[in-house]
Order: sequence, then C-alpha cells, then structure tokens
Amino acid sequence: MRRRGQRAIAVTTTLSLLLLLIHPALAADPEIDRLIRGPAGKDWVTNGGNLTNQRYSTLKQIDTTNVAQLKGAWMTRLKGSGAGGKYSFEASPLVKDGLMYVVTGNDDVFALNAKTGAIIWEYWSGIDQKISTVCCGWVNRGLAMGEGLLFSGQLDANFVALDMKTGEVKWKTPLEKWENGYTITSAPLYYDGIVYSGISGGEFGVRGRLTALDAKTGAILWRSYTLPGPGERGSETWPPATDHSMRGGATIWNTPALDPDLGLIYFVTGNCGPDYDGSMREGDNLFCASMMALKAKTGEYVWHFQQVHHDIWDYDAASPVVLFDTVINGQPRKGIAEAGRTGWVYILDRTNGTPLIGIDEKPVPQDPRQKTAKTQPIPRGDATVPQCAELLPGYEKAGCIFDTFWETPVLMQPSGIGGTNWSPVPYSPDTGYFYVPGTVRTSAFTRFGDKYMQGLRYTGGSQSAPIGSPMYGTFTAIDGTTNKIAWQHKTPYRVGGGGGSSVTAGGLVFRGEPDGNFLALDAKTGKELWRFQTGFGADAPPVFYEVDGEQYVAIATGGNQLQGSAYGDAVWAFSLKGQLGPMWPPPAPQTVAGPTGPIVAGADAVKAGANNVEYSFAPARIRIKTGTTVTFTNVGDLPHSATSMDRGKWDTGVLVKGQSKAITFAQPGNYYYICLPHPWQYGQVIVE
Ligand SMILES: [Cu+2]
Repeated sequence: MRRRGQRAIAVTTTLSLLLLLIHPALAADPEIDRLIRGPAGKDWVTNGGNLTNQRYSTLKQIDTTNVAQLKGAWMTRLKGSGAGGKYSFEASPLVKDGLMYVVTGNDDVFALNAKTGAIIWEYWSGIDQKISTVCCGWVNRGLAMGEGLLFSGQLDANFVALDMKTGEVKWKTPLEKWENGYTITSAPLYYDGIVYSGISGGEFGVRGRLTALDAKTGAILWRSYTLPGPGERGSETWPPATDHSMRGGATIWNTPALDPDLGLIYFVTGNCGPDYDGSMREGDNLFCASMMALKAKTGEYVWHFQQVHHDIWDYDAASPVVLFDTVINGQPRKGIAEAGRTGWVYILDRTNGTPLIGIDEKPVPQDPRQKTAKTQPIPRGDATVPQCAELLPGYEKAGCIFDTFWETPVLMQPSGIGGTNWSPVPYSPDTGYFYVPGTVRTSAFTRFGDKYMQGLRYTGGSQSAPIGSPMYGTFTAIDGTTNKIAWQHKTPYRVGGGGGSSVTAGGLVFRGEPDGNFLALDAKTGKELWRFQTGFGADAPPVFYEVDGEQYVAIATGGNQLQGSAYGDAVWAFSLKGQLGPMWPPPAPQTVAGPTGPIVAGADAVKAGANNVEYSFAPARIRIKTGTTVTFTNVGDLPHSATSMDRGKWDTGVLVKGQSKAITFAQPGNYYYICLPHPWQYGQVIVE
C-alpha cells in the first residue's frame, strides 16, 4: 500500500511537471513576463528596465558617434501635477507599444503618446494633501505593469491598479494607514501574476515589510516583515522582552529585483528606528540596512546580508539592488550589487548572500551609550565618496564613517543622506561597470532621544550640514569584477539623491544634473559627448524606447527637494530626428549649506513653507533689535520647526499647519536654525 501511494505521488508529480512544460503560458501575462526576463529593447515595461534593475537597453541607434546630434523630440507639461516645493519627480516613465505612462510626486498618472507627447488619459489620485508622515519629499518612484493594468503605490499607503487603456481604477488595496506613519514611495514590481510593493516610514517608528498582492484582484497574498517578532529569526539581535523591533524601521524604499531561475526576490532595507539613537536597541538590529532574498512565491526568508550593524547614522540601503552575471577568477558567478549611503558598493553572490569580491568585518569606534556594534562590514575596493569629514569652526570633533556621537554634534562623512541615496545604479554587461551617483556632504550628527508616539517622527537626533560647508557630488564607474573605480567625475552638485542614470548598447550612459542639464557620456571612458538644458531639475532616471523604428531617450524633469533642484512637471523625449532646442537654465541648487536670500531688517514674522516652497523659511534671514519677539508660523503642508542649530538655545517645537510660536531674542548674537524634521531647511536671526 505504502509503496503504491508513493508511486501515485511520483506519477502525479511527473504529470504536473509535464503539464507545466506543455503549458508554460499558464502565466497571467506571458508577454510582460517574457519582456522583463530579457534585456529592455523596444519597450521599457518596468521601473528598472527588467527584472535585474540593470537599466540597460539593447537599443543602439543612438551611439557614441551620433549622440552629439540628439535634440528634443517633444516636451510635455503634466498640468502642474507634482510641481511645487514639496514634491520631487523621481519616476522612470514606462513605455509599451508606443504609449508612455508616468507618475508624478502627487501620485497622479498620465498616459502619453510616446511619439508625440500628447496626453491620452489622466488619473488624478486625489490623495489627502494633509498627509504629515512623508519624511523626504512627496515622491513616487514609478509604476509597474501587467495583465492590462498599471500598479502604483501611493503616499496615502493605498495601492492602486489602473486600467492601462483608460486610467480607470480597477482595484485599490490599503497596505496601511498614513496616519500611523506609513507611506509608499517605491516603484512596485510585477512578475508572474504577483505585484510586490515596499513600504516607507522609517522616520516614523514603523515596521518594514514587503507585501505581495494578487495582480488581478488586489488581494494581499502575503506580507514578509523585515523586523522580527518575538522568537522569530533575527529577534536575538534586539533587546529581549522589549518591543523596539516592532517600530524599528527597515522599510523598503525601492523596487525589488527578481531572479526567475532561482525563484528569489531581492531588495534592500532602510535605517533602524529611531535613526540616531541606538541607546535602547542593543544588538545588530536585523534586518535594518540589509540586502535580503526571499522566495518569490511565498515570501519565505532565504538569506540576508546586513550592510550596517546597529545603524545610528541613517545609513539606509535605498538604491535598488542590481542583479548581474559575471566571471570572477575564471568562474561564472551570479552577482547582486547595491550602492549604499556609506559610499561603498556591496557585491554579493545572489545564490547565497556571501561576498563575491570580499567584505571584511573590521573593528570600529565605540560608544557604550549608543550600544555601538563592535565591527562593521567593509567592502574591498573603492568608496565613491570621501568617508572622513574635516573639522569646521564651532565644532569639537570631526570623524570618519562609523565614528560615534552623543549629545555634542560630531562632523562625519558620508552624511546620512549618502553616498548613494534612492538613485538607481545602472550596470552595463558591455563594460562590466556599475554607474554610481554620489553625494558629498558633511553632517553634524547629534543624538537627543525621542519618545515613540504613533504617527509622529521618531528619529532620536539629527544630522544637519554645518553652515558654510561645501556640497557636491561624484559620478563613478565601478568595475563589477574588482569593486574598484574605473573612472570618476566630480559633479558640481549633489547627485546621490537624484542624478538618475541609465545605459545602452550604443555605449552611452545618460544622466541628469540638478541644474537641469541632461548628459550623455561614453560608458567605457566617461567622456562627455552631449549635454542639453531641460529647464527643470533633471534628477529622475532616464529610459529608452523605440516607436516606428526611431529610438528615443526620455526623462522626467521636475526637480528634487533632496537635491535642492528647480521643480517642474515636464517629461522630455529626445531622438536623432528631434527639432527642439534647450531651455533657459533654472535656478541652480546650493553648493554651500545654510540659509540663502537677502537679510530682511526689522522683520518679526517668519513663515515656514510659504510661497509654494515647502522646505523653506521666509524670510530665511532677518536682522532684529535685542528684545524683539519673532513669531514663527507654519503655513506649509507638512509639520515644521524652527530649532536653534545649537539645540539647547531655543526651539519652537514641531508646528503643524497654521500653528505659531513666538520666541523672544533677549541676547545679541547670530543664530542659525534648522527645521528639525527637515534639517536641510535653514534660517538665520541676527540680533543686534
Ligand atoms: Cu521642515
């Protein structure tokens, strides 16, 4: 009996295998699955180009010999959607069969004729403009498509599916509530009937996770948490008998990658919460700041690699993971790479999560108050940005990466915004290089502790750039077989949180600059071959497609508040037959940290978020007489504060929209201040 039973099972298994072989087209959308398993060509149907996130196109009509003739084919303004100081435009447009789909920072979606730029339909998200749990700009990093639907994660934590033909909402699934600190900013990934979405909110005491939804119905198939519950894998890296891991962050800011042959889905996780205070969360704090692999069908854990143990620097892993195949020491290897905020590229074997080139655990500075980890993983190879800060006047200490801090500010590089922030990193199988945008900026790290309250900021400290400190960027080609620099450019502005790039078989890397310039470089040598002024901050990653035999390059230009670039609502497409010339340059981003604008004498009222510039004080610089009372009012959409850079001196506390606080300046002095939730928002009060 037993033997017969086993035989029956064996026969059934063989039969189902045969059925699978005969009917490989059981997939819900075989066409999209086929397109995203291969390299991108005529169409660009998923955020990273295909399942690898390589952002590599096989199109080569535009190449190193003719790119100098490239001109604008069309430019379309998206009716003011997402154009304003609180927004960033970070999406890669998707293109299929001559139609383009693009999502703005307000989660509005537009379908365009990819040949002419004409708008075909519009979806206005109607998201609540009072959402107060967006940490770093209103953004949507892009869409996914499959089964005739477009998928979009919204800032209100709803996940929607739109009809590709009409823009009509087909289903809508809440993944969480924004009021509890959760938002969605990442582009989803569609494959084989499932849509995968990350969740954001690492600055608001949330619990990170990857959610898998049924593409047809929007039903949630599973959630895989990136923070362990009691007794679960990784719970030993949090203090026992506490619930710190339940609000410990580890959110997913960007699109996963997927290897269909291995059946694994890959992604990276963000900072630990609270960001800058590790005092109550002794241990490595898995799975913060980690690369992770799960079974794509079930969400079951397969492996992880933690880039930063017990993170206290906001060293999110935020750039999308990239899958690539390479040869190392004569052996073919399946690789996975990710460019961290630390300035390193982490290169692993994607079958098991072990280092491909070498990553060494090395001792690092210690502070028992912060419960710092004894060692940190240091990749062999080159960092793309400096990892030590210089001492500046007014500060007691400057340190290098992984140095420690407590209540006295310590200067460090890279800052917690990177290195490489959300910006994707393309990989060319032709050159074997990763193209890594980096931000060079000093941060003054301080810990001050925060009490956890649901839906409110929970960062435990801050990291503003010191007044007068320089800020710029790097763009680096990293050899994927050695993790060493092949070539590197210093860029005039920060590009680690923008400066999106993509690469083609025509031997070109295209990348944007926050001053509006869009550039083409020789992918092998880095030589600049073309540059075009788009008129708006060019921070989103470009894409490539073909319509009627003509190759196009497209980029969303709408600025980025992390980069301080000029906002807008434009999508540009370029081709060799294009006729449009460049625009006037927009205002350039700051290259030195601190408040800007004229000093207004006698002003006793300062507004945060005025004039459609959310992250600003107006006037930003005032001169008053000793004893003057200044009223700070928040007229923006987000909560802001005015907090003395030397935090002990004065602080309005966090003001919600419409709230005011008066501060009397009884002592002469030069007071610089920041908004604590947005430490790149500066003001100055000169008291005489
Ligand atoms: Cu603010």
